[in-house]
Amino acid sequence: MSTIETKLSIQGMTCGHCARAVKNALEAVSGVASASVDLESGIACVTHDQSAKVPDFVEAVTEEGYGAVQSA
Ligand SMILES: [Cu+2]
Repeated sequence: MSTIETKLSIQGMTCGHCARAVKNALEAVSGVASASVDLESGIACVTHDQSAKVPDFVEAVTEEGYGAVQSA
């Protein structure tokens, strides 16, 4: 199964705990292998397979109280 890398721009993070919460939320999405979140840039990088889609990531991040949009 091929691996896809998707970048998201995250809104609302203010500290390391926020970044951790977003990382954990993304990694809990079915089909996600790993996620890294950079607090300063607000960019999350998600490594996943075809079964995981951007709306799944947005929903997971939104449920934690942050915003997410796909980033180029
Ligand atoms: Cu925080």
